[in-house]
Amino acid sequence: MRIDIVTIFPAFFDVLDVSLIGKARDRGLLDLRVHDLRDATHDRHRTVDDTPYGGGAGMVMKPEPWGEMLDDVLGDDAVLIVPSPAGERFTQAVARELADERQLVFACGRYEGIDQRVIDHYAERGRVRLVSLGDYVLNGGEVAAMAMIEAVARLVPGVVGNPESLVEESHEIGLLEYPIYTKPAVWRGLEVPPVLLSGNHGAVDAWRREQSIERTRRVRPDLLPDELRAGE
Ligand code: 6GU
Repeated sequence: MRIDIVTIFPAFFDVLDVSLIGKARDRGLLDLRVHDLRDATHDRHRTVDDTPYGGGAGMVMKPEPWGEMLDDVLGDDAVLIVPSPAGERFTQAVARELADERQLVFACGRYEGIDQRVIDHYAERGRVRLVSLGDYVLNGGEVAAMAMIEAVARLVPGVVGNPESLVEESHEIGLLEYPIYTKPAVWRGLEVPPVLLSGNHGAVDAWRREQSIERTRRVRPDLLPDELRAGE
């Protein structure tokens, strides 16, 4: 999979050299490229923003540098992703859809956002998705893009060593994950739930499922499947 990121802060993405994503890049599973939007400016100050038409607070990202950069970077079958608090909610289902694509291009806006015509222009020529991480405000799209890239990249075949570790996770089974434990069996007086030491795999599975349901009911009742809602 190819991932391109356009940003005025390329340094944000230096951390993609490390961890699982870094390894996937080294192994050729991910072709990840970061582009400095200011390289597509032509004035002495490398200007990327201007005041909003109609007035109001803050600055808006000018369309011309985006046009020049995206014309260069967007391949024929690319999906242009614009991180924005005004976008559709990013979920595991969206991550799965994006993991099947050949090229993702993340357009990271700063200030109040990008001139709407950039989005409209590329929506006429290809696929564009405005995507939000959740209902809170970040200073720009970079941190959101990073979260999305990590969620998508780990679904690309080969990136996560043991594919089985993908299937039981929170949001893949529709319930939150159950609590997990490792050695020692007692730590600071706190015991590991005895069923996990029993060697009875059926009992362990039943306990974990019950814990998942209980945890989901408590902290994310909105996720609870209908068949588990009885008794609410
Ligand atoms: Cl994708 N961008 C910004 N700037 N803020 C956000 C967001 C995205 N998702 C949640 N808050």
